[in-house]
Amino acid sequence: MIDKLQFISNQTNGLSHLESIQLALDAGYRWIQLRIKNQPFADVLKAAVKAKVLCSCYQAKLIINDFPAIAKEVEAFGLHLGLRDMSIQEARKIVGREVVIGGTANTLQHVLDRIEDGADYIGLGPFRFTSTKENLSPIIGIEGYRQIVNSLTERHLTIPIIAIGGITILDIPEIIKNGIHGVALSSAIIHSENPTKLVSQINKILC
Ligand code: TZP
Ligand code: MG
Repeated sequence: MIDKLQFISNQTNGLSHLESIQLALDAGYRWIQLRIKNQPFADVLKAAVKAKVLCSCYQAKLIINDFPAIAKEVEAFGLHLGLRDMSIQEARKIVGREVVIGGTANTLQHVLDRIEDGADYIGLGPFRFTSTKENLSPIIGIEGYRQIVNSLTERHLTIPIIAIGGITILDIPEIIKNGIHGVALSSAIIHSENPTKLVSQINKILC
């Protein structure tokens, strides 16, 4: 089952990745992506082991960004692969059938390729500008999401799409109205004055 609300870990605001995950879990998130960039494999593995323990304590699902071998090693719920990462088919050989694989997309063609490649969900973004991600792809905006969803419907294709990139709670009703399955947020939660209240409000919108 693909949930509707994913947290993307980040090292910011005086928090480490694991502290950001702890914050998100305490706030009510139950679907977490460990997204560590520019760190050696061994360090990501160490963090992933800890993230798995944390997520298990909260009965939350853990997605590992970029590293199929780490997702396999820590028995994560899933793996997320970007446009420049290993193909989903290759990664599937490493992680097996049970592990959920998400794939990044920025265009309709990317979504079609990801579906063809066997993705379980799509992370489609960026919705708007965000400083959380380096080398940001072109901004999609609400109209872009609408067009991509319509094109999929015309082709009778369905896959859960998670919108990502600069999303705030105010954007969510419009995003969902356009046939998007769910949202992934990072900074909106990390910088929130009351993350628990925010997550419960978001969950009400997504229900
Ligand atoms: N991919 C596209 S935007 C983004 C990722 C991982 C970052 C999302 O974080 P934020 O802070 O919610 O914009
Ligand atoms: Mg990647």
